Amino acid sequence: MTSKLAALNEWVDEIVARTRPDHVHWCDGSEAEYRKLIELMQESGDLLALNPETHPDCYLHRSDPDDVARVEHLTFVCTEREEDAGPNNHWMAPAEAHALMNGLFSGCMAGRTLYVVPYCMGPIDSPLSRCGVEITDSPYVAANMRLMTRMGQPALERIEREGQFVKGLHSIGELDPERRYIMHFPEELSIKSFGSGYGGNALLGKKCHALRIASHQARTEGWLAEHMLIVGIENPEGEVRYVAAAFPSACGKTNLAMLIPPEAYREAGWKVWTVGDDICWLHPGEDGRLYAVNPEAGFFGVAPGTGADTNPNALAMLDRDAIFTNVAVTDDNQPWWEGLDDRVPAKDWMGRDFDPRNGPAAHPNSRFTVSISRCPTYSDQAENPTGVPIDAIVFGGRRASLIPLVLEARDWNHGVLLGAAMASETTAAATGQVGVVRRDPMAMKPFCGYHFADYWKHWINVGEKLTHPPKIYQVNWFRRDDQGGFIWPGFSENLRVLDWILKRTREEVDAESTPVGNLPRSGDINLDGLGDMPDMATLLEVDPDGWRAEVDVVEAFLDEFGDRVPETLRRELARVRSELG
Ligand code: OXD
Ligand code: MN
Repeated sequence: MTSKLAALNEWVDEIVARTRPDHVHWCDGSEAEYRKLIELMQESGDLLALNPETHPDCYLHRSDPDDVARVEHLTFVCTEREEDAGPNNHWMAPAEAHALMNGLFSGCMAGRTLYVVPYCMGPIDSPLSRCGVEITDSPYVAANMRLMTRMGQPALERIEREGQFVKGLHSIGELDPERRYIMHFPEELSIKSFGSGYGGNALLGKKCHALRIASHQARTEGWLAEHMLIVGIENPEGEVRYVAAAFPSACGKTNLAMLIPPEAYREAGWKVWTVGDDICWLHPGEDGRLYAVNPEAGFFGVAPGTGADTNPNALAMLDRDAIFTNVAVTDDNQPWWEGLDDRVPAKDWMGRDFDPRNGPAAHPNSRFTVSISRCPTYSDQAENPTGVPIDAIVFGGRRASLIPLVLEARDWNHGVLLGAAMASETTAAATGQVGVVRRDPMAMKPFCGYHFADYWKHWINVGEKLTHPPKIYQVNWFRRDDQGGFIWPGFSENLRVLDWILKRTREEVDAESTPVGNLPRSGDINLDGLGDMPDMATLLEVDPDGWRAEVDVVEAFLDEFGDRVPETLRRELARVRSELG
């Protein structure tokens, strides 16, 4: 098969000549093709069928033990000018990066099949969507792309009509960490990824396209590509209002996107609808509001911690048609991970007999891939080509102290400062030390495809175009007490905070104005039906000394981005400092 688009055929021919696969397969996205890929991987041992009685059509993939997370130190943004990539990215000159990657790709697919994977990020008929083609030698990647994106014939037809697509070239190579690079060429709308099969490095539609390349595209085209979930909250009157929320990896975006309201809310008629759990493309609409689409069509969620009490909706979609990566299994071959239940697993993520002395049974970054259509709370607006209107943007991080449960920005530009100043403790989603506080502006530190200072300026510019901008909030579910325990119960109960946020967007409730932003007045967060009362005074305190120190840290952080930092942000920070006294 070939396509009607000469540019696509020429690129595929060029890659075939370089990588020298035994076979070439153009993916049509059909069910039959998916089955075939699964069969092939069962034959090669790449996939193991899980218990067909309890988990029909569910499979386990055990990755190479050295290939379990994103590799930020091997991820590059290759712009012509180094300063355009910014201090937030590793940079390599495009010519040098191409030469290095072409060397690695040379002959690397001998003995393998090359898959051509056309995909569309976003609803297939939406003007807000963008397309790409991933070439890969991994059937695991092709199968996951079918679950994660609108993949196959309809995407190819759209690409042929539009004539434009992001080019993604991927090979697992030898899975050698010494020969592993994830290279982005935003100015060419292309990606080259070698040596890893892990989702964030290898499913190129996700982080590489929908965030790093798309953030660059969005800047030139006047929209925003963000690391955000999108959730619809339906009140007892039946009105659904949408919130987009950015959290760093493994901070509970998937749980928040599909939470089940606490009992008191459920009884009153509240419902929650899931549009997306990880990535959000935000476009200014003609009415001056911001509209969101989820570019993805599936979840690549963190398994550990997903249980009946934390995310029952996720569990409900994981009992069929899912691919699990690096989870443990029980003696009757069911998938298992820490936080699922109190059964004792039989085999750990590496396939060894489970022995707690070897560490957790499931890898802390073990994942599930499943189509979003299996989500019990999947929103009927998720396929809406115009997107959903956003009433509130939320920035959250994992902070043991200082940051209150919720804080409202005074206006859009103050909100941009809250986003730029975001920080969080690191998690297992990326290789490196876990639990260290690092600045992670808008949860985009690993994903912004250009200079952060230009990105903040772009946020300010987008705000100027909006006559009805969403209000912006900062939240922190992870505040700890003196004993190290979480003060706020989190999970379902987070709806109580979203409820306050939505009331504020309608000016249904007043707030306490403080130098750092507006806080809920005592009693305005609805705690009805909550068993143990959390220490709300601590959750909502503003400690002036702590904040003065935070302002200094934020200023030093902004300074790392030099003269390009927008004056507006510096002014906002100066205002906070002077009001803190
Ligand atoms: C993810 C991540 O996989 O952020 O979503 O690492
Ligand atoms: Mn993510």
